[in-house]
Amino acid sequence: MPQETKIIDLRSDTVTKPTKEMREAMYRAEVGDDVYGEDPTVNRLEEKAAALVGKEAALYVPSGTMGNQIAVLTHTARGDEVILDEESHICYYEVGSPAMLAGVQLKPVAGLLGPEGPDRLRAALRPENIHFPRTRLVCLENTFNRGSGTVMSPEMMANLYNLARERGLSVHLDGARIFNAAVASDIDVKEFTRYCDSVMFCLSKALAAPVGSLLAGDADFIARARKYRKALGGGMRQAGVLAAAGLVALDRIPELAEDHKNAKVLAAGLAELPGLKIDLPRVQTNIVVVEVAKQPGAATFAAALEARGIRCSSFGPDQLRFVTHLDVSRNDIEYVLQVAREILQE
Ligand code: TLP
Repeated sequence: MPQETKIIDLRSDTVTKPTKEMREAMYRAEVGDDVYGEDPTVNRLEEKAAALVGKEAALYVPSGTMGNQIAVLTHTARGDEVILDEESHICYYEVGSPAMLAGVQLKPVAGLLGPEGPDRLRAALRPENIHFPRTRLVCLENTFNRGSGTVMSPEMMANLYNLARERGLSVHLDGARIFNAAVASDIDVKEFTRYCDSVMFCLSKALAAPVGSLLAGDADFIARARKYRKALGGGMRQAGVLAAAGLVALDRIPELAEDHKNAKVLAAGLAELPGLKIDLPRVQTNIVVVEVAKQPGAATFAAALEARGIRCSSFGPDQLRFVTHLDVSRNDIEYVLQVAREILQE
């Protein structure tokens, strides 16, 4: 059993620390000036990433947010409309940057990423009219963070993609956790990414790299995206020291299954406790969203956990989010359940 002083950090999978293997690869990394395209490690990572998701080219960027925003900038022009789920990360958590940077208008749609998605998209599409903006882009997200980390099947993605393409719209996939979707459903990631024109995925979430995301698409798209990366200050020079950890991170993909198992154990255990409610079928990957009854209340329960060295994040007035990852073991999960039981029975 872990010491009480140990922190078990379930706020996010972004908190993972680089592994020893990553630090060694970073130490050994061959580097060059990536703005000149001369960093061999970055080039290797970009080539490997593009092949992995079945696209012509990829671009290494400092963060998922920057990858998404470069995609929005590259797909659109000022004044265009972007359709996306109202709970999607680009709409909910990216500081309003589509308006700030690309000057686009967001059309947040409820349920776009759910089973009614195609109907919701159809209803959101408007015919040409002098009063309307030009709709240009649809953004998807898989796994769906605020949807409890649920997986959107390739069929669901295909339905939305085909509908968007019929209307001449591009589709960008926020695939920050697309490998969690692939591993959870035991389907090659390319079966998901074939239904988008561009995809961003993160190395610094459950894959445990310290920094970095990839944006992938066709060669012309990535060439234009590269200019926007420079414009946003994301040209990182000897970034091979970071990309080296990213290459190691890609080898970790099959290990995500362990995080998913831990999330299921955590969810099943918490769901049995008084005052906690979990929609168990929605626990499909490494995210567990817990609804806390007014008694004890989400904030009070989170504070009691924090006092015992267990961290989670607020996800709404009555909701907490717990995310499993490499730095949380099965023993840690058992300990969290024991502490939660003690708190709720006090
Ligand atoms: N998500 C973070 C927070 O920003 C909420 C988290 O803890 O889950 N797309 C998705 C679906 C994400 O979940 C995130 C990060 C991003 C993009 C942005 O990635 P970064 O943090 O690298 O900018």
